Amino acid sequence: MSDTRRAVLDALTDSVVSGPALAEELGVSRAAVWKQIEALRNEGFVVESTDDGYEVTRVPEYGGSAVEFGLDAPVCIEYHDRLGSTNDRARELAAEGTADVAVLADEQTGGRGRLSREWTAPSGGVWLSLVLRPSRPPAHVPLFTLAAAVATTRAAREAGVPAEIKWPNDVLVRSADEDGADNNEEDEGDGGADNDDVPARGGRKLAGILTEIEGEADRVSWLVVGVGVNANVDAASLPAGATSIRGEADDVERRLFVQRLVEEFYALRDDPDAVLPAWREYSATLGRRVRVETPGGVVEGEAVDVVHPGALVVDTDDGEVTVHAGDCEHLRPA
Ligand code: BT5
Repeated sequence: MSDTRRAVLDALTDSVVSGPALAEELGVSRAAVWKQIEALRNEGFVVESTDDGYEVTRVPEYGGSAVEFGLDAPVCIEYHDRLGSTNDRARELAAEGTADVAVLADEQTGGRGRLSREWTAPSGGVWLSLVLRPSRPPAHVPLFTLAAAVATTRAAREAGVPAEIKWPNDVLVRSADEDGADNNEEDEGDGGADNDDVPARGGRKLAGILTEIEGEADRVSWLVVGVGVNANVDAASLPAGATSIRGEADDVERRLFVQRLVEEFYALRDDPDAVLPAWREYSATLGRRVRVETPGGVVEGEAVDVVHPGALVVDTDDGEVTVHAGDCEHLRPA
C-alpha cells in the first residue's frame, strides 16, 4: 500500500474530509487523492461525496485496507485471499528489507507449525505473519512470541472465548475435565470439537504461533511472528483437539479481531516489561503439573513461574529447572 493511500485511509477514519483539504494536508494533488478514493471504492469501500467532503459509509468485511481502516498500530497489511504460508511470504518481505508489514490470508494451503508440522488453515480463519526488525539480541526473541500469545488471548477474550495460554505459546480453551488444581469456574463450556483424545493435553487449541528469525549472534536481523487463529471455521474442519471461535462463541468480525490483535501486540512491543505479567495472568500452565520434552530430555514437575525472556521454571523432585524450549503437556493433578 502506498503512503498516500494509508494517509487517506487514516484521514477518513473519523471524519469527513474534503478532497482539496486532504490534498493540501498530504501535500499531493487533488487528482492523486481522487485516485486513492477510487482505489478504495474498487476494494469495496463505499465512499460518499457529501457537501462537506468524502465520507466512508461502508468498510469491506476483510482485506488489507479494511484492516488498516481505523488500525492504531504502525503496520501495513498485505492481504491475500489464498497463500501457501503467510510466514513464507513474510520471510520473503523480511529478506527484502521490509519491516512492520503484516501478511494476512483468508486461507493457507501450506500452513506450517513448529518443527515442520502441518498447520490446517481453511478459509475463515485468521492467518497472519508480522515482519519486525527489532534491535534486540536473538536471546530476547521468545518475548515477542509470548507477546503474540498475550495479544491473541486478549482478542479472543474480547470475542467471548475464555482463552488461556499453555507454555510457551499455544492459546487454548480448557476442557471441563482439564481444570486441574485451581478448579476454574470458567471451564464449563465444552463446545467445539470432540476432544476425548486431545493430542497435546491441556485443552482445545484455538491458536498457535510460529516465530522465525534471522540474525547474528548479538543482533536480530529480522523476525517473523506467525499467528494462526481458528476464527470463523467449523471445528470439524480442524484436526482433533482443536477448537475455533465459532465453536466456542459467535463468529467474529475478522477485520476488528485482527486490529485488536495487532494493536495489542505492538503495545506490548513498546512496553516489554508488561509482557511477562500479562502472560502469567492468562497462563493455563502455572500451578499445573507439567511434562516438558526438551532437547536435553524430559522435565516433569510443577510449573511455578515464567521468567525472562520466556523460560518456564519447573519445580521437580531434584529442585527447580528452567526450561527454555520444548513441548509442554499438562498432567492431571497427582
Ligand atoms: C503451532 O505449531 O502451533 C504454530 C502454528 C502457526 C500457524 C501460523 S498461521 C500463520 C502463519 N503461517 C504459517 O504457515 N504458520 C503460521 P505447533 O505447536 O507445532 O502445532 C502444530 C500442531 O497443531 C499440528 O501438528 C496439529 O496437531 C495441530 N494443528 C494443526 N492445525 C491446527 C489448527 N488449525 N488448530 C489447532 N491445532 C492445529
